[in-house]
Amino acid sequence: MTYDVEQIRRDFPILERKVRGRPLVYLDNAATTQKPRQVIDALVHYYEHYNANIHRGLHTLAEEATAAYEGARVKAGRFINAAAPEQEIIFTRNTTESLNLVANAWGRKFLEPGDEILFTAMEHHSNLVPWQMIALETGAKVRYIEIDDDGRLIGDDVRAKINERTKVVAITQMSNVLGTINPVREIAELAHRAGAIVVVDGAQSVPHMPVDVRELGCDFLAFSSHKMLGPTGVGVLYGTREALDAMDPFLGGGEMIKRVTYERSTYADLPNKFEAGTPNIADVIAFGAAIDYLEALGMEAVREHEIAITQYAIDRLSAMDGVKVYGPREAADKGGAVTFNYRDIHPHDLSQVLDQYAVAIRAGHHCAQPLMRRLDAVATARASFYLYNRHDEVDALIEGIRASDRIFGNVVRAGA
Ligand code: 7TS
Repeated sequence: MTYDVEQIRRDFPILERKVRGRPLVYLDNAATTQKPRQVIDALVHYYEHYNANIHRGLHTLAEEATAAYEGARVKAGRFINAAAPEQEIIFTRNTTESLNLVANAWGRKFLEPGDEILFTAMEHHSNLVPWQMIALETGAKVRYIEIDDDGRLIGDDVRAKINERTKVVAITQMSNVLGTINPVREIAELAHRAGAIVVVDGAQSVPHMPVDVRELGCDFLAFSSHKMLGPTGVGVLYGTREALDAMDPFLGGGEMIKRVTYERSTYADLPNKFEAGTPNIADVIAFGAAIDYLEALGMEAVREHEIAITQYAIDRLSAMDGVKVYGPREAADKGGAVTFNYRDIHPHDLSQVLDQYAVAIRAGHHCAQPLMRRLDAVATARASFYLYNRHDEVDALIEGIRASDRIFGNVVRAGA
């Protein structure tokens, strides 16, 4: 099957939208992606036809809703090649909540004073702040792996910092700022040899490339539905049965118990032990439709499309006078996020000019303040691509940047 971007675009109603009279050019996919008709329809269909609470009811609607909800769990598990999708997939609200769940439920039980939690210099705040919080509580210490000037982890620093005190290695598989793809499998091997668990932030990798948890050898993997065509409000925490069984529940309440007396309770088996209360049934079911959509396209094909468009963007941006591109230059080594700065125009100003041209990018620190400091940048602009983006949208980005030069460039340089 050939990859037909025009046909794909027809599935996304929002891509017909105009902003300020021009066709929308949506290049903020690392923040959240747009939704195809199939996902929107699955959501509406649920509310129109079988809205009911799950697990508890024995009526037809409850059975249908339960089957669809549990079906989405199996889809999510198969998507990342989990060994036991029925038990190893926990639904949360987002990647952030998934990572907080591990930090709290695993960290509080197993971390002791002097233990080390190791993350990387390129983590999103959500794989950094929860570990700092749990370190304060348990007396464990946080450390991080340094990156080189191209935005890649320094191998010697990986080997130097994983030691017998390391209990957790928390690492992003793909940086939301630099696009760097990290060698998770190799790091997981080192970590396991040292007796640490491996927690992978897959918020950017799972939507954009084939990810196989058994090949990676990780203990946990977190990702978000909304970054992979699905609704907001659904996150996944994958954990091996062994790792999840070892943890105590994080939230107590309905659905997560076996037996309750006034004095004490016993907990439900996986995955219910970690899904207290009524979950986000409708959005989880629609997330299942998003996974179907991605699988029909094939993640290899999605990745190939993104490599092509990302390389085109890097090449065009790098050819512009005054553009500084951060991170690896070879698209084959990175995801579809291209971070840059243009002359001394503040990324917020640049983003506003681009919006005049209906080009949506992100500007700021991208929830990675320590990384910004490492890059010696106050903020950056970021264009991030997905499966529906076209090369001519990169051209629109370049044209918008040129326009910003006309608007700000002279003023800024005159004042400098
Ligand atoms: N980890 C990474 C690598 C991310 O890129 C993000 C969101 C998260 C975790 C958190 O995901 P959430 O679904 O819990 O919010 N990244 C971005 C971004 O780059 N711009 O907006 C959100």
